Amino acid sequence: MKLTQDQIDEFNREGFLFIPEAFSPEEVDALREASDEIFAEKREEIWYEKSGVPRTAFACQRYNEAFRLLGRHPRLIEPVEQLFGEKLYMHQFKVNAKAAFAGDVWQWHQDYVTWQNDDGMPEPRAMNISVFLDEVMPINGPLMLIRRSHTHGAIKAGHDTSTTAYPLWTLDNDTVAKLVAEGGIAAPTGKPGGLLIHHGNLVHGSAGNITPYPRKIVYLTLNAVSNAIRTPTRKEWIAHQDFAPIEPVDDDALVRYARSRHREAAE
Ligand SMILES: O=C(O)CCC(=O)C(=O)O
Repeated sequence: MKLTQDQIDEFNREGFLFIPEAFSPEEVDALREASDEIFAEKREEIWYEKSGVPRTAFACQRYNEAFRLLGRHPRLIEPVEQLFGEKLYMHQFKVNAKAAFAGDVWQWHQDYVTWQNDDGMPEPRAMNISVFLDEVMPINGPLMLIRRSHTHGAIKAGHDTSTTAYPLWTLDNDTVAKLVAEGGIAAPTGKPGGLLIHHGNLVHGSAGNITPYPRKIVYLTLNAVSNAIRTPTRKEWIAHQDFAPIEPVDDDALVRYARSRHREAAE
């Protein structure tokens, strides 16, 4: 899937681009079923909230077929290749659960600051591209993005190891207030299948989820091959060290996978 010039201009101006319903209900159902199976497992790559509910399933593209296909999907790989002008490898892959009633916050942060500080990533030539697996509503902890904050480069951050179960380089309230006064906050919402691309320096976060509606989103962090990380400190399943360029699968790969699963189940 190639972006139009208008979409590229919007991404460069705002720091993000949202494409509603980029994946069909059949494709998303297969991914949602896969995520239910994954979150039912006990594995070291699954991170839990302080309350005990699952927060994030890291690296599930390595052991689950539906997510393996998504990690190579042309609707995700091609737009980011287009923006960076080179081949990509997978720096990180995760499903964030934001569980009903108990999903915790993601404090205000820039992704690149963590990649730089913890992984030794040379430049902000990586970004998150994500797919909604559940409906994302204004009430169930949508991702909030500070428009145009990516134009400030990497901003000084503090290492927060206590607010949630997951350590993160986060911004202070004064900095966030100034950026919000300049750009305002966007919170893309919509049906499962929505696709969001955001710049590695775009400031973002999300509130906790106290509603009965789970809000699962799958994130691919795609890094330009020339920008491979130099000094990793995190587990390899959090910050991957396989720098081989991703070769996309066919556009209908997920649909074919979903249909073959249904045929097997009917037999
Ligand atoms: O899933 C969310 O709400 C936030 C995730 C996030 O900000 C991140 O992974 O950097």
